[in-house]
Amino acid sequence: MTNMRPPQRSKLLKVVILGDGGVGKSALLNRFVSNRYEENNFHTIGVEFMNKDIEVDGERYTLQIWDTAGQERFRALRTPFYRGSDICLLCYALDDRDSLRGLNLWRNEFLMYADVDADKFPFIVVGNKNDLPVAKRQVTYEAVQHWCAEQKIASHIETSSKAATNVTEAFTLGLRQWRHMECVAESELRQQGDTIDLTRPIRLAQRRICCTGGGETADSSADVDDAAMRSPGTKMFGQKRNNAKAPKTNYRL
Ligand SMILES: Nc1nc2c(ncn2[C@@H]2O[C@H](COP(=O)(O)OP(=O)(O)O)[C@@H](O)[C@H]2O)c(=O)[nH]1
Ligand SMILES: [Mg+2]
Repeated sequence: MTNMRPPQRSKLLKVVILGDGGVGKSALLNRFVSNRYEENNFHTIGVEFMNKDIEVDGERYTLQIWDTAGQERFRALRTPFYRGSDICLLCYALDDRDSLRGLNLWRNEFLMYADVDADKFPFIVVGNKNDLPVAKRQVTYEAVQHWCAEQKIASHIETSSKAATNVTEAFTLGLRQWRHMECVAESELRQQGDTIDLTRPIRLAQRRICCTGGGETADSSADVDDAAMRSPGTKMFGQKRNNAKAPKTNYRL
């Protein structure tokens, strides 16, 4: 017998970064994961992901962060990867007002393919390139706050991947927002009473993409089962992830 506590396991969360091409999504990811910045990054093709361990408020997490290509022609490649996401970073660049307008489209595309409840999903709005001189700024902080309020998005932060400003904070904000949403979902669940109808089929594994090359469950009863999962009293928000560690390797399509 030993008094040693088992090592604390980290929770695996899937994070997706969306936004127009050129706003600095890949730079943000590289700064966060490797603390590196390259002026001339290769363009992202389709999607790729990197893992990063992080501790927030005494809890350990492994973030599996999916970087996507913003161009329209990559739409079919990136959208299958939205399903199963826990957090979504919506990125614009401070020197590009069109990239702020684009956030509407990004949010809608995400909601459609991730199939989540808009008001209960942790979106974080990230304004990148805040190292640029004021004269180059096309988007004011207040304008974005206004847009966020309209969309009921609580979290907005300005970052610079180049100057390493607020990058870890943006992901931390995402985590805290995710936890907040989880608490809200849990308390709603408690108010409804924790009744589980055992006569209905319950799928234990959420239908989601396997990052090691698997793919969606080809189970024809999946939709029926998903409907059962959504029945009152069995809200699965934030609980669908198992704690299996994702592979450390980066993945590129
Ligand atoms: N000034 C400045 N430029 C940045 C910053 N982040 C990215 N960039 C530049 O913006 C361009 C596009 O960056 P990239 O990460 O490829 O954008 P993505 O298409 O959204 O992935 C590159 O030339 C980067 O050097 C930043 O924080 N500040
Ligand atoms: Mg990129």
